[in-house]
Amino acid sequence: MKNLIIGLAMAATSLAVLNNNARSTENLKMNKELELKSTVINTSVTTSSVADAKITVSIKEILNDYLQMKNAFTEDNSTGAATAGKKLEAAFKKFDKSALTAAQKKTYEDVESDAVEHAEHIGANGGKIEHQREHFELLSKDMYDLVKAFGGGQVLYKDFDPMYNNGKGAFWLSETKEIKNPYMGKAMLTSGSIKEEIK
Ligand SMILES: [Cu+2]
Repeated sequence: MKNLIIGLAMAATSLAVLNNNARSTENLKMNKELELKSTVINTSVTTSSVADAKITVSIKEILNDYLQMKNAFTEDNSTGAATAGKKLEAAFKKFDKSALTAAQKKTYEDVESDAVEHAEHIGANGGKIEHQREHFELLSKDMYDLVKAFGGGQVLYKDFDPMYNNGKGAFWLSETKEIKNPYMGKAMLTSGSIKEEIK
């Protein structure tokens, strides 16, 4: 009988311990959730200024046209690349610089004149894909500088093909982890590797 009572008491104690553990786990969970919520709120506060939103939208249009062009090249679609080139040229020209800081404005203008020229040539040379790709290589360098200075508003990958240009190699920017080579197209679509993840 005495043993039974001790046994019961022990069982009760361990139940209480279990209960406490469960409760503190619950508390921990709630704290975590609260922390997460406040992180989300803080993030939205820091990114909601009007000027920031404007810059992201405009760069996004430029970036979208570039990515559309890149995807056309992965399919050896010269006409598609030309269409994207014309869109990109227009996007660069209508980009509103008034909200930029002096430093941002300088970066943008350094890139702009060069990039517009490449977009123009790609737009005007539908049917001459090798010529277009030469401009695309230089345009990709401009786009990289732009994205590093302004942010792309999405995760991007800087990919490298070591063979293009007689073994000199060339970079491009991609929105997907999967390698699709815009310089080689269908002939060597998966050739290349990710060199940098740009957030
Ligand atoms: Cu040209």
